[in-house]
Amino acid sequence: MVEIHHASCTLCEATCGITVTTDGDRVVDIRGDERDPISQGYICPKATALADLHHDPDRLKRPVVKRDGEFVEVDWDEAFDLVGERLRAVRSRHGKEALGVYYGNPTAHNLGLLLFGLPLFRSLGSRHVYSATSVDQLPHMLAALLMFGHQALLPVPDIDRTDLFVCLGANPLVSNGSVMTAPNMRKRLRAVRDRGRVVVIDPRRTESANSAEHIFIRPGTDALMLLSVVNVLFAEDLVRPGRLADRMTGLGELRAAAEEFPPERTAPVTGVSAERVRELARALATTQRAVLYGRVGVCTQEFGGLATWLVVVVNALTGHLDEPGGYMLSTPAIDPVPLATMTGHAGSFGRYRSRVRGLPEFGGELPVATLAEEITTPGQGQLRALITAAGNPVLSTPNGRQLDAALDDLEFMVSIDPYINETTRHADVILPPTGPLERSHYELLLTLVSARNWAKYSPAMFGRGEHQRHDWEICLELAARILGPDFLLLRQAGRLSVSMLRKLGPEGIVDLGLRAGPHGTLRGGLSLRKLRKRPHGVDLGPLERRFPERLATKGKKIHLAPREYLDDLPRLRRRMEAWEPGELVLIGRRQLRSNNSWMHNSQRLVKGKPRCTLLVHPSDAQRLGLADGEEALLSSAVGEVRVPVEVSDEVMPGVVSLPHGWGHGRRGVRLSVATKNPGVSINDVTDDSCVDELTGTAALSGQRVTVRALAATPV
Ligand SMILES: Nc1nc2c(c(=O)[nH]1)N[C@H]1C(S)=C(S)[C@@H](COP(=O)(O)OP(=O)(O)OC[C@H]3O[C@@H](n4cnc5c(=O)[nH]c(N)nc54)[C@H](O)[C@@H]3O)O[C@H]1N2
Ligand SMILES: Nc1nc2c(c(=O)[nH]1)N[C@H]1C(S)=C(S)[C@@H](COP(=O)(O)OP(=O)(O)OC[C@H]3O[C@@H](n4cnc5c(=O)[nH]c(N)nc54)[C@H](O)[C@@H]3O)O[C@H]1N2
Ligand code: SF4
Ligand SMILES: [Mo]
Repeated sequence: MVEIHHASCTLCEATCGITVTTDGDRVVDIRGDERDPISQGYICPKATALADLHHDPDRLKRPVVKRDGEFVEVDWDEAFDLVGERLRAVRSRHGKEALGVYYGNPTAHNLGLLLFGLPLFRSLGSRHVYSATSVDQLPHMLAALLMFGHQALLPVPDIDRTDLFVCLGANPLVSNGSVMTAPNMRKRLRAVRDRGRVVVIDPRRTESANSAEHIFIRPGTDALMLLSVVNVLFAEDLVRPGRLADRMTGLGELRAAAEEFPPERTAPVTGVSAERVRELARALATTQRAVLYGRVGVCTQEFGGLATWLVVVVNALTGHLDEPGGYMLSTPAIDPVPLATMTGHAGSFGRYRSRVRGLPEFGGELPVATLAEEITTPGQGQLRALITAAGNPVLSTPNGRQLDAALDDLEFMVSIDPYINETTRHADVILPPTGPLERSHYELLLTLVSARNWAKYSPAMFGRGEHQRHDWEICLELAARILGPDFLLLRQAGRLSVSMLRKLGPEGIVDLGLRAGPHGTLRGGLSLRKLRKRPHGVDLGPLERRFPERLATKGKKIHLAPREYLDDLPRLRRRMEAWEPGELVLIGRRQLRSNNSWMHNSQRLVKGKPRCTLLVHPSDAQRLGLADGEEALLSSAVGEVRVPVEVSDEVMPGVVSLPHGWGHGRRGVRLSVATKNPGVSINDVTDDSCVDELTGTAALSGQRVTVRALAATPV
């Protein structure tokens, strides 16, 4: 029977509305939903690949268990029995600490994992909790915690009302926006250009930079450039914090800290001229509706903590924090902030340090750059068994080869994942969840970082097969098997039993959350029943001023100069003084038809010429004897890969760029399309010892590498 469904694409943060036509168990058509309040019909090519995902013969539908090195299908009871028995045994032999978790990016797009997975991982009571946060947005969350008092108070650029959008280390035209849910960035950026200016500051002239003003910056130097902006703001008397001025602490400390970083001093290192920096500072200060936005390129570098903090600082000093057209908070229909507080996720920093390398705890987790050595280093607290959920750290975390090998040292590993990929191939048991079209969805997390307020609930299009399980069901069953039927799930709500939660399910929690939220029935507003009647979603209007009420600090202050950041400045100064010209450094890039490491099994997305290429500036290519299209050897202190060169002046001299998420050529993966065009993994080259020392976030960008021509060497 032909049916039409309205839902959201959950592949990336844009969460575009989709209209899906199904016929029986087949997907017939996927297109943009013109009535979706935030995407208004826009989709990117990945949305149609949801059909490929749904029909992919490589996607697991039943649990598999490894026997004599081969995965064999078993039923759920058998799989759960085995996992429960083995994990309980590890915990009773070595203690709670011996069982750890890595959870990955799709968790953020999965209601079941958010509501049932995160509390489970927390309830295990181990310090060995790792996630993609520490190769991604950790510095944003730290700034939110230290400056506003809660790790989830993440401001978003009010892109639809700004007249000046300064984009640092982000490529929203390709990534479709991050920590900024705002689908159709092409249209939105064009609208900003029509009203005012878009400035992109990036070591590569990206797709986003192509139709904007572009400034090259040397990787890893953003904190220096931003300190110079702060310096100019004070020196030229441009500091105008606006209506929140009396809430702000630390202005004096900031002025003093920036004094030794005038733009003339940082320019030789950053590559951004003093005039540019001055012009930027003046423009940000004098444009009434302006915003400075920084993302992955700013976070995942040697000074990611400082740089991300300074992005907030510059917005605050120029009066753009919590102002229309500036850097604002959303008003989500279900407020994840109290929910996070309830489950013990309000945020914390440096309460303890990792066992082997002493990296700081953040939000109850440890930086994933240290995961491999926590498995391989013997001693009290060694990690001996691992649960992975929705993550592929072998491809997505630095020195992936090292982790690849370390996973084999585990006594037991279980993965909640639909694929046998580079990571899950090491598991003893894989528990495959339903796919995005087989489960209901409410957008819980991304409404927190949306550039416009909205709410949407969509029921599953396909019923869950008798032999399938949802992520949330898998997590609840694991909780019951590992921790017993009664376990502490919500710290502040007390002990909640598995059977109670099973009865409530995601829908029950969504309904409670909607009613208690700022648009809830208490004010005659939303409930699940009402949302069900609005399948395209509900528009809840533009962003509103939320400060000071929303602040979670004592006395509702905004701390502009937390001690943690000031103490890290000498490290930055030393780096500036030790900088030498001529270093060749590596950066990553994202591609429209890729989704981190896991959509390369869709033929329609990977077709065409190979895209896993190393971009090299013509002057470097000439110096190194590299020719376009020929293979080169890219190497670092930890590893090397052979990769075709693409000579291009898109990258600045001294910088080479390789996309991440490739490298499917490993033995034992079951990805029949991806393995035909495997590419290489950038994280076989990135060094796990390169981290931002302040936050522990992997410094994936700006690492030193060498590139050597291979053409002359017989292969
Ligand atoms: N060098 C370099 N490295 C990077 C980056 C970079 O820019 N450069 N980017 C970093 C960033 S920002 C991120 S977020 C990480 C991503 O890193 P990860 O989160 O570790 O990896 P993903 O590629 O997102 O892997 C997703 C996994 O989840 C599975 N999956 C998909 N949907 C579901 C689901 O609904 N349920 C379950 N249980 N599983 C599911 C997929 O099969 C796949 O195995 O990579 C990081 N690594
Ligand atoms: N098509 C597609 N979309 C995606 C993803 C995907 O894999 N594919 N992944 C999703 C995920 S998990 C995330 S987190 C978001 C990320 O969203 P974005 O942050 O917008 O993504 P990137 O394209 O990685 O942008 C980072 C930019 O930083 C630049 N850069 C690198 N080093 C530096 C530096 O030191 N300083 C400065 N100023 N710039 C630097 C890079 O050249 C790059 O242009 O994208 C999401 N959307
Ligand atoms: S931008 Fe593409 S991948 Fe992201 S939600 Fe929209 S359609 Fe899906
Ligand atoms: Mo990410």
